[in-house]
Amino acid sequence: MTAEEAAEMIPNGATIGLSGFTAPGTPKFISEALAAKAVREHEAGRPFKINLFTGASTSDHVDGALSRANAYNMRAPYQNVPDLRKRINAHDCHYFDRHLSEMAQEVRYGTYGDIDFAIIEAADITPDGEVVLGCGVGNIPTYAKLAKHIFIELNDKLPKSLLGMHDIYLPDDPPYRREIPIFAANDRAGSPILKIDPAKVIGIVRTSSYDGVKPFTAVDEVSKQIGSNVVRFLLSEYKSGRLPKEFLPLQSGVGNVANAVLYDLGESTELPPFMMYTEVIQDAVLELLKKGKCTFASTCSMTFSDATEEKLFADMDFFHDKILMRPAEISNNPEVIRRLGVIAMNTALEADIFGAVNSTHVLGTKMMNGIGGSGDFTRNAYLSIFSCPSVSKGGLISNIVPMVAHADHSEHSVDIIVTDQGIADLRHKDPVDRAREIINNCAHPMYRELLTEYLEMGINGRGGQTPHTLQTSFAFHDAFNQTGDMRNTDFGKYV
Ligand code: 0RQ
Repeated sequence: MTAEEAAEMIPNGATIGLSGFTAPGTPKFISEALAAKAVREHEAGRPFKINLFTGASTSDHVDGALSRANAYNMRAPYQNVPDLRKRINAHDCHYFDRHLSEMAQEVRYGTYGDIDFAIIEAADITPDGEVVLGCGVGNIPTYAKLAKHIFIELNDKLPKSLLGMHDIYLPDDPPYRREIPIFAANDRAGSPILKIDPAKVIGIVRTSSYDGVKPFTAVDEVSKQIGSNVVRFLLSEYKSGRLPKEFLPLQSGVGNVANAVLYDLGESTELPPFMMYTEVIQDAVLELLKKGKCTFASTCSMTFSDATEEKLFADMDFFHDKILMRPAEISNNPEVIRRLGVIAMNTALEADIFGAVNSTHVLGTKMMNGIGGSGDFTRNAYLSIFSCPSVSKGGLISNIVPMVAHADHSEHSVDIIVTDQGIADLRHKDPVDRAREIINNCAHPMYRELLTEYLEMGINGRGGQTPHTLQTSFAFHDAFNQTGDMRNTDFGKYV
């Protein structure tokens, strides 16, 4: 059928689960037809909104089109599209920002209600319901199992040779859950295909499209500096023997800094080849695999630009046994992350002087993207690293603040903070020592005096073990809101 015919079968109020994780693996056409239907319904004066559950972020075909059409009632668990961000912050869409490893099991536990439709992007399908997925898995094993009806977008740009690159494992729910049998990043736990009930398939739409991920821009100076600081830190840990000689699997977040770190790791001759146990692999990883610097990547999605996707498809014989895509609840599974000793590297919007991290809320109130998998990895990692530039907006914002205006990761989980200025090692340091380490090593010089003033105020005011001065904790944010520049902070205003 056509995407438009499929969209016609989806009613107002439906709950839909999509395959995929970031743009890859995410269906692209029924969502656009659904957005057009929402516009028509709204013009006719009829309500039309859906609930949409995914693995992580999607693409403009999904979150862009449906947000512009104001077609979301509820959306979970992660997004990164400007049009949707606007809807969320304007209260036009109920957004439920959730740890990515938990979404599927919570849907199975029944807290999200019924799944009416699952939409799956497939590279191949057999008549008895064996589906070869595309370049991302997400939560589709759960959505497809629970859905009343299934649509498939069969994408002929995806080679059938993707068969074998997925590892579909669905854990039993408590009290019957057993250990997940992954003891090394390259262990297979489940099946190469997604088995669905063919009786539930009510439509197949034939498509032909790459995933449309944009290539990375040239790495800027600040990202380069952060990347080289992260690599310097990992190298010193390795040389000191605090990391095993075989090294440990890496998780890396998305974005330019993450890509820069991986390129730098690839250049280092002193680190041994390593594996990745992560949720997303970006362009840099394909090069590292080719060079042999990365020997295996376990992921939920191959978030490659179109050019890199083409390189992969042209060289499947080489890459086929070096990448395994798993459901989000396995790629991000706390049990496996803790067992393997994953080194987690994620990006912060801001960190405070005591080590708490805000990954999600700009100036404490506006949703940026969501927590994604950062919490899954941070809380369970062997070593948990957060990086960010020391300042944003040309210095108007310090990304090191007295107290984060929204807390996603507490100081109990954050081991290392890295900025372009340097590295703060927070391990086995008390709050005051952590604060001095962060201010001196990570804050931009133009903010060090203000941050030290805040710390001393707390210590002298006998603020207790973590010496915040609560009247002034958000003075940086307040100064930005009032004057557009955090450097105008005046603690005297509040005490
Ligand atoms: O604004 O776009 O207007 O210039 O925020 O900042 O430095 O480009 O950061 O793109 O690497 O994203 C935390 C959002 C960082 C991301 C976050 C402004 C800054 C800029 C973007 P402009 P950068 P990045 C793996 C793991 C949570 C999920 C996660 C994220 C814009 O990494 O979503 O980790 N993480 N998932 O100017 C106000 C501050 C600011 C600020 C930056 N302190 N205050 N604005 N900005 N710091 C992925 C998955 O889970 C799938």
